Amino acid sequence: MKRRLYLLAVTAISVLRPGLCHAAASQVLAVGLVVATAGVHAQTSTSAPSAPQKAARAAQKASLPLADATVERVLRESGELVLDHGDLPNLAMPAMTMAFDVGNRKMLDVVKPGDKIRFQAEVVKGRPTITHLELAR
Ligand SMILES: [Cu+2]
Repeated sequence: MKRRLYLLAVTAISVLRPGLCHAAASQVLAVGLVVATAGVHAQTSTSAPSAPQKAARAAQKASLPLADATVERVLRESGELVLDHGDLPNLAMPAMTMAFDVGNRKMLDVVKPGDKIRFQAEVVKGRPTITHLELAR
């Protein structure tokens, strides 16, 4: 795929060369390469995350400390949990009561108001989201 597009660009240059200055020829080549590169990118972005990407994400998750919270409300319709939470250094938040999205709707089933939990939260799509939750014992 990439090779074919590259050859296409080179062919275009040789066909057009008689009338072309050097700069225009480079432009044709550049366009050909951009198209070829875009094709490669489209291919990689549709595939599953690579092993190094997964490892990096796992490492990031592992380094997040668990924060303490008490469940105030379970909002099933909006898929949120209202938590009275302790400090969240990774979100630069002091202790407060607020609603979080849940990374997994099953989280709404395992807690009820009054439960003490330990959790991790990250900003996902611009919203504070619980990415890990466990009952405190
Ligand atoms: Cu908060």
